Amino acid sequence: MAKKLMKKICLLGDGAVGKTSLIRKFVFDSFDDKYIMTFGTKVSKKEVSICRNGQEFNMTFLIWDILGQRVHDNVHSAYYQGAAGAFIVCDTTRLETLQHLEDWIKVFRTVNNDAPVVLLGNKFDLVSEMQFGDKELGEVAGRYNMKYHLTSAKTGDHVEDSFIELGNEVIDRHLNKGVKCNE
Ligand code: G3D
Ligand code: MG
Repeated sequence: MAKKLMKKICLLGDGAVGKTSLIRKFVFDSFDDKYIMTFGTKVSKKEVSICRNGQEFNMTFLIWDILGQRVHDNVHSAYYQGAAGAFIVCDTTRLETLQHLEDWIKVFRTVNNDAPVVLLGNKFDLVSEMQFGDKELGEVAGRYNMKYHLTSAKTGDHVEDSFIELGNEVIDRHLNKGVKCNE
């Protein structure tokens, strides 16, 4: 029987890198798409089934998005608290958004030091405007031992894959924690 899990995840990164668009793309086909508003955030819900270690999980993502974020806004720490995982997103057409990734990683890690993080280089469809790509994003990901993907919220390229991958890591972490509790 499938095991039910409900996990909060959040998306971080500079304004206009495509966080809201990535969520919309992923949640669009969902039958159950609910929005809850709290202190400038919007929470979307999406259920997926993920198979991990031979077990099936019905995973409900509660996806937190920041509303109306300007580029240098600080984000309320409640936004990160209790997150089981995060995407930290940059925009492949703006180099400074790659340079700011480490700041976002540090901020997230101070509140939440063991949740998995996947880095996304978004707007990969805008090939002629690209300022960095796989190599540069891979270097940052390698430094922090994180997975990364180049995505397009416009075409949908790698969007669902990225959510499933973060879901896999969240499940692995959940299972590891369970083992520790039983010791
Ligand atoms: P944010 O939530 O990180 O602030 P948004 O970013 O999702 O609001 O996206 C900012 C702008 O980038 C939007 O354009 C959106 O359509 C565009 N965008 C997001 N992702 C992609 C992508 O993968 N490819 C392309 N080509 N554009 C993208 P507008 O014009 O509506 O402000
Ligand atoms: Mg947004």
